[in-house]
Amino acid sequence: MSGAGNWSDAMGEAITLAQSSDAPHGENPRVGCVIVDASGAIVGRGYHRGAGTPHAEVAALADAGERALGATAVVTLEPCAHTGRTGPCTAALLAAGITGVVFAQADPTPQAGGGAQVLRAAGLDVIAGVRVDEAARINTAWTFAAMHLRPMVTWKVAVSLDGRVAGPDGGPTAITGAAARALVHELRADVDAIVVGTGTALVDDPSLTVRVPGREIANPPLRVVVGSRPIPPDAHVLDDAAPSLLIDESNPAVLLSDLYQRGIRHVLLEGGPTLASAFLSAHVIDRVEWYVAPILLGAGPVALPGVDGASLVGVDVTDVSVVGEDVRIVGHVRYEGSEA
Ligand code: AOF
Ligand code: ZN
Repeated sequence: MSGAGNWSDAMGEAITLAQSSDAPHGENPRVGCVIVDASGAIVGRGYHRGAGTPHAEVAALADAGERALGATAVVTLEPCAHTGRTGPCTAALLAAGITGVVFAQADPTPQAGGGAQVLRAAGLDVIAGVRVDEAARINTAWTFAAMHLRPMVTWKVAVSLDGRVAGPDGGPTAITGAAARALVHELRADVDAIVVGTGTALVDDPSLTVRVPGREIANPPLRVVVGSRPIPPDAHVLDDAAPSLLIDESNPAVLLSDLYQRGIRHVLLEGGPTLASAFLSAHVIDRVEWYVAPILLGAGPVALPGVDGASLVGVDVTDVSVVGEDVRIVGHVRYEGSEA
């Protein structure tokens, strides 16, 4: 097998497969695989469809059938070496007579990692790291969660020009316009859970569902309401449009660890100020999507009323755009003096 550059196109196909519309979010990564025969032709394609279903390699091998003999598997994630809900891909590749494996991202989990070593020890030609940045971007939250043993947290907030998240009476106020709200629904479609405090659930009575025109949401995100105040049974957040979870847990780290155990890998924090302050104080906000709307409220609650050590928090901005009349700022949070 020759250099990494020759596998770039095949890896591109695998990356496209990994992003198929029914590929999973949540507990399992999105993975694509193609089988390339000795003449360079793609003879099998597959991708992973979620926990409990065949891994991408197994799906691609099934598609290739006997043409897998002597072929190379090109896969976006290092083949697993473990028996989880399904058997090890390393064994499936060897059994099918694959002689080379090209992968992009190394598997960061202690359970499934180490497949490259197993394959090399079995005499296969293994190349790692082909188009790794693109492949890793498909599974940003999953990779983060595997490394930190908690979900990645994106905080979405909308403020007025004078930095307030609600009007003087604290009641629900439409801050951003329709275009920004539509983008927030796209964001919700990409996460595994949406977290709000009981205050937001009581005041705004949000439904926290995903509404994206033309897009069917097979597994809507879990709606998590955090706090001790009782929520009336007819609250929108408790309707049967999506699953809901009420948790009386004030420690964000404990809450996130609980959500991780439930298979949540990406959390969208949608409010309100008390909960956001607690998350930022605990250094567990990882990304922000910050909307600034062209209104002046003059009074009312600010986005972060009580943060410990807020002056030590910076944001590495990755995108600034105008959405309708609002400004959207996206960035990664940087906690000075910590690795986070
Ligand atoms: C692969 N190919 O397509 C996927 C992999 O317990 P399971 O069977 O659901 O395995 C899940 C773990 O296996 C997951 O956390 C990740 O480390 C790896 N996923 N590996 O070789 C795949 N989806
Ligand atoms: Zn596997």
